[in-house]
Amino acid sequence: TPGQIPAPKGLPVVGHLHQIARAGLIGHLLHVSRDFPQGIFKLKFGSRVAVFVTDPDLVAELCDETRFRKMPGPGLRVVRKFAGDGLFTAFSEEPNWGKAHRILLPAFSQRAMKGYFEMMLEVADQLVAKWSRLSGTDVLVADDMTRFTLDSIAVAGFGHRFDSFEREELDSFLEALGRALGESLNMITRMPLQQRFAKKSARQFEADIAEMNALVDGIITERRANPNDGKDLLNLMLSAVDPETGEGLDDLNIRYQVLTFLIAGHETTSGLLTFAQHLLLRHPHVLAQAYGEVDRVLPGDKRPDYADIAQLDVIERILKEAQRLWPTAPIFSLAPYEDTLVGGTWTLRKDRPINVFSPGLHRNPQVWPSPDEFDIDRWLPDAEAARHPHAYKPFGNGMRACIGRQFAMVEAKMALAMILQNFAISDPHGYRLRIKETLSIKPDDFTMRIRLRGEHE
Ligand code: MNH
Repeated sequence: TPGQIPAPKGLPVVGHLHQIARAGLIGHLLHVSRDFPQGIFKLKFGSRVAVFVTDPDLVAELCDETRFRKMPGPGLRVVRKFAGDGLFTAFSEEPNWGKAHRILLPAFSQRAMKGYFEMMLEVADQLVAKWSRLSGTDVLVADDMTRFTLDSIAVAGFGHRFDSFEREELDSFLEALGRALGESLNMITRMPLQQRFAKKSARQFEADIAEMNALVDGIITERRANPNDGKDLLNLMLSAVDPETGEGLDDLNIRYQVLTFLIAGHETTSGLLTFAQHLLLRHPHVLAQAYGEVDRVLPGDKRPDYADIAQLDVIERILKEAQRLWPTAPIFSLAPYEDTLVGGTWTLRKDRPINVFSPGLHRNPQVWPSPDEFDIDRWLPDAEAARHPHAYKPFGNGMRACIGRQFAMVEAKMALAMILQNFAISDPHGYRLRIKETLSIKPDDFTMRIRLRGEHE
């Protein structure tokens, strides 16, 4: 029997935007989701209504690819102004999605990962070298994780060196991107009265897009002028043909894809690494376990090789648990092909987006005992095997799931292991978690004390 999707009491006209302005969208949704044990609720954003799902059985239905497909919601539709029909922002029906997916998939095989390993390791060495010079001081964790992940995807995917660790300031590409993503979020949550202040932001938005495009066009021009026979993302984009249509990617789409990978390939992984370090500092017994593993797998100053990464079981569980509590891509959107009923109760309209809210799903008390507790033993094989198969979705779903997940895991395991191999980390200021939201989330303004291991105060 059809029923009304429940909603919290909102304020007239602006709906829930007031609360969102205060707690941030993700904080607000986490708060609200605790009041809706049915695991489905709707919020009003001005005139727009958005539905969020945190129940694993409902999520299982939404993840049935015969009934639903990814449908970029309002946020991603704004991002299309610069990422167009690139892989992340494409509608599933757009022919360029399938074409690019088939062309680029070989760049994410196990073998390809092995090929990127040395390049990632060089960037990780630069991180360790920088922190060695800073031993005994406090570092802004998110910024250096961003330097690491941005430089890794850029060099592995496109042969482009940002050399971020050689500079005090983050690359201006990141400022442009940060403002553009912030503005994308603003455009969908801005209150009606604030819209008239939006003109200046619109001009800035255009300037930021132009700056990002200039960087991308430079990378493409450089490769066309100096071709090589490597098999990286850029070479596949420039020369591979789709086995199904026999066609390659056109120039505009290549620009969208390069930008997409520069963005999707660094933001979320740097957030994950930052959350993981914050959580380790709050859980000293887990930190000790991690040091124990790292000292066994990477004794002394042993350089990690590809096979070592697979041995890092505690590190892997730390990363999985960090992604459970704080999935850095916290929302993905789907829509039914036809009007349909989910949970036997809720009517969903054809092509109308509905959102999986992963932080709520990942803390659903029906699946996760003591859901707010950081417990890496949830990821021991028996516990994992016994769990609801749709209770954990940090990388999205199905065909449209993250193409870079192995890349991200290899990269994150390497970085976290090398940090612990080399540094004692501590939190002398008692950092209290605040979330910074762009389209992804990360700890805001988190500093951590680092000291070379074996070096005394
Ligand atoms: Mn990634 C899609 C999360 C790292 C490139 N990524 C997705 C989706 C999620 C996601 C969730 C699905 C979004 C949706 O359904 O709307 N991604 C992550 C997380 C990390 C991550 C949590 C790190 C941790 N992603 C990476 C890396 C790369 C990458 C690293 C590139 C090297 N991701 C993508 C691309 C897509 C995607 C490209 C779009 C895939 C598609 O739809 O074809």
